[in-house]
Amino acid sequence: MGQVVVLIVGVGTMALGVWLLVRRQPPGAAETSEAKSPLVSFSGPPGLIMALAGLALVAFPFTPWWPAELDAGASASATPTASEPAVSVTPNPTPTPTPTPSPSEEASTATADGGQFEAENGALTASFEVFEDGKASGGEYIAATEGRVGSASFEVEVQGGTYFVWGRVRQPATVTAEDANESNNFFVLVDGSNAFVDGSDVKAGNVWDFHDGEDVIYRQWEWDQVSLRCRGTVRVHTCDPLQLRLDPGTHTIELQAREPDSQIDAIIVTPDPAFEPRGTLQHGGS
Ligand SMILES: [Ca+2]
Ligand SMILES: [Ca+2]
Ligand SMILES: [Ca+2]
Repeated sequence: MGQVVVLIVGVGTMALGVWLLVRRQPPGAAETSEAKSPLVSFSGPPGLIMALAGLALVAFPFTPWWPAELDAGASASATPTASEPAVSVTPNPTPTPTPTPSPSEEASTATADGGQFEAENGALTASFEVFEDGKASGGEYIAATEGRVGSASFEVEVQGGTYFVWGRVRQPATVTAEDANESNNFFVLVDGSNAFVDGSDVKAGNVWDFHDGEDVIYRQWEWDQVSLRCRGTVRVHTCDPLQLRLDPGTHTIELQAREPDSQIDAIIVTPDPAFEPRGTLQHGGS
């Protein structure tokens, strides 16, 4: 658009210059009234200059001094649909992010170091038995039918360091508010010993109560980070959470029956203190 205006101005200037040259007065007419006209005074060299300037403008139109937006706006208004493609791209929705799993779905993958286990796949001795349950990881869980009779062992291979243990646990439906503290604990042994916590081989110190000293009934399957009484009481868990210090290699984590019908579905051993399992095991455990 700018160049069109410059061309018009150039043509006009050139035409005016030529017109002045044509009207140039002969030498003898200097005293006439017409010779005093302002137009006539611009004839001669000024007229030639204007004609040449106009010719230059036509031949070499310069870049317009006004902002480029004016040209862009003019062209956009002239062709309104030209900007449509760009506008239509902008509101395109970004790809829908993958929905985060709800608590009822698969658990997060356990950390590479440590391990995850279906309780029913452990090495079991009576009175531990396997039971079916649709809400359990892998469809099964274990419980000891007699108090203080039986064990469930799991072998975990670790790179070495400090590890945390989680259990997916539940209390029987028969538990009521009056006996809320029934069927909710196990003894924990590591590599066949009771002495893994403080060096004292006192089995009573290695009781894992699901409830962490709170008055709560585990009606549904819930992941509980293992804590131990460690010479505390049923209300006071001195080792909370249990921090297992393990050398590199394979270790045995053993649950021994304490209160009958305490139910456990799955176990995770992880070096990550911030890891919190959710739902069932992602790959069915081992
Ligand atoms: Ca109890
Ligand atoms: Ca706990
Ligand atoms: Ca299970």
